[in-house]
Amino acid sequence: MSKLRLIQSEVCPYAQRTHMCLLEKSLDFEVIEIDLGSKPAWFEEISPYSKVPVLQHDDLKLYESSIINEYLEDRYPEPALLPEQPAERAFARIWIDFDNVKFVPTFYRVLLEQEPVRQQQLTDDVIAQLMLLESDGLRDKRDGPFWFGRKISLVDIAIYPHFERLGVLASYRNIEIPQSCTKLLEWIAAMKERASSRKTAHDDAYHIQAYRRYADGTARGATARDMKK
Ligand SMILES: N[C@@H](CCC(=O)N[C@@H](CS)C(=O)NCC(=O)O)C(=O)O
Repeated sequence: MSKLRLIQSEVCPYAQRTHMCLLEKSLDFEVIEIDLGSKPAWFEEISPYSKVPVLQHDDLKLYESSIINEYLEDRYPEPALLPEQPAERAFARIWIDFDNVKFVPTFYRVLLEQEPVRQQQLTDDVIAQLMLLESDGLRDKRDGPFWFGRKISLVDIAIYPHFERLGVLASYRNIEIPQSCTKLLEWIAAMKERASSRKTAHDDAYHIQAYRRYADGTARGATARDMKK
């Protein structure tokens, strides 16, 4: 019987992606929680970037949340979390990539940045990216609130965890989603109700405390180091 084991930290939005994917696919899995402030030696051996999540599947060790989630999709195709059509699959990957390469780094950089003028520029970048998700990501003719309408997908799962943490940007940098982003606001409301997000969720107070060291510029972990580059 093959065994899936998620090595994660509850605080981590990337780990939440994989946790949500495992739940959406109703897979049997074990969760090993680690403290990122005091990583065990065995973890350093299995995580090449010293980051969570890591997924162990029998002898296989996988890292990078979007790649792990695609592996789960390939290995356990039902229920499908990517559309069938190649063009739609490409569209899905474009927005997962946008989240990884644009939105999430800006999310961290605006927190890490201590200089007010740079902070304002990064705030403008966050708002512009939110507007782009609204205008180009969430298409008008969908038959439901998710990226591809009625059915949740790997795009929703990739993007949502940092949106659960938007209270952090509001609290430390006064950044709110523009009210004109109605599709985005509906999408967030739908994602919040999803069983996979409810089972992995934390409230604003938890996230605000967790990101304090990013916001005051004292975070020293691998993520802070990489995001500053
Ligand atoms: N690109 C990675 C990012 C994972 C990541 O940054 N994880 C953070 C926690 S949210 C981590 O483990 N950081 C270790 C550290 O800061 O020392 C992924 O998608 O899995």
